[in-house]
Amino acid sequence: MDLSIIIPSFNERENIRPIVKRIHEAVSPVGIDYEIWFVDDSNDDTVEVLNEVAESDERVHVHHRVNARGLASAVVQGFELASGRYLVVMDADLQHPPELLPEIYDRLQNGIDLVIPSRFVEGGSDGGLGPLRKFISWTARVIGQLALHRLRKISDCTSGFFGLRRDVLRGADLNPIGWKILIEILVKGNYRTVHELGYAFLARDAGESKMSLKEQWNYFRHLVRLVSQSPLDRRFFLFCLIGLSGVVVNEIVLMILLYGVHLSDMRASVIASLVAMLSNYIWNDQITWRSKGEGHKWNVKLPLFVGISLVGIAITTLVMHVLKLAGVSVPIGQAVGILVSTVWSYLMNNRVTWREVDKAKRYDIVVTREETSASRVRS
Ligand SMILES: Nc1nc2c(ncn2[C@@H]2O[C@H](COP(=O)(O)OP(=O)(O)OP(=O)(O)O)[C@@H](O)[C@H]2O)c(=O)[nH]1
Ligand SMILES: [Mg+2]
Repeated sequence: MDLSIIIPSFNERENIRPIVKRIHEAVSPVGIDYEIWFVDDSNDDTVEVLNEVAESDERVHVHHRVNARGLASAVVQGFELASGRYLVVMDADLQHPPELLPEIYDRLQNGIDLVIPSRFVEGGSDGGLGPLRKFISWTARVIGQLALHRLRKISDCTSGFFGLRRDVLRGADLNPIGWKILIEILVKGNYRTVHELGYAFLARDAGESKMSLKEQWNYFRHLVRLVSQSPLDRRFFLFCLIGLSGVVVNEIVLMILLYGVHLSDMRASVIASLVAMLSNYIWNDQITWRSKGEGHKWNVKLPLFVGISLVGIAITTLVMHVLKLAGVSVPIGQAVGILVSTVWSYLMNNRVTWREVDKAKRYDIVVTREETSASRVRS
């Protein structure tokens, strides 16, 4: 089997026949041997429509799940059922034009690992969403891209429309929450090349949207889980947590020195800060960058860490001061300064102290892009 098209469906009775027809019209002339797998969680009579279609068309298969919900888990089930060398996932509601299938197939056959039709490259559009949905969707993408490095180069990383070679899933333990199966694959999949095709995402023709606030929450939970499982993405969050723990260490040591040892305020404050810095260094070395004897020795790393931290303090004060001149209050200016200096010292420690850049580069992926072609405009 060349191509398996996996379609998660939930109460899409009006869309089933049209999508099967349009897939057939798009794919048959090109001579691609294909099958369609509907993984259906409907609680209306969609499954009856699906069964009728499947009876009259041997390329159509239906897997109905009773009492199960979840777009992403339906797709994972589809991957298990499908037998194609190449897999395409698309929605049932015709927002994803089946006319793109031959192009997706072509790129996969030419050796691309992941093909992602994109609303956000030249020629693409997401006219199918209202302004509020567009804003929510943009925010979700930006948060995802900040949290997970593998999403950064992908313009439509939350798309529900994509194609992949089966090999991409080899060894990937897919365990998504909610809807966004593509982010799960982007983070855990086995791939080097990604190709984006611009396309116009259209408004739903029939049936109702199943997007809800609960799905936004699920997306957030999904991101947290992926970050916690990814050593590289976890790092920045660990660095921030350790930074916060340093504040607690600083205060405790300060109190001991002030009220237990009766040192002067100035001495107590400086020693407390140094102890906190040392504690931060040790935790970062053991947890954040988990250094295993490679790279610099401690007698290089510790001074670098201390130096970067001191410059960080200077950056905080500088930002606060500049913002104060611009009329911003000191506490808010200080907060922005802390944010800037945290990002700065994270990046510097990552590059200079623990030298992680080269390792990250080795796993780099290559993304290529294509604007809308004439055939896609017509669709
Ligand atoms: N199997 C399964 N499919 C689902 C589930 N929830 C949604 N779907 C399907 O996933 C696809 C995307 O859902 P939509 O409601 O179209 O979501 P959307 O495209 O973000 O929203 P609209 O733009 O309003 O259509 C559709 O094919 C749905 O039928 C589910 O729990 N299980
Ligand atoms: Mg839809």
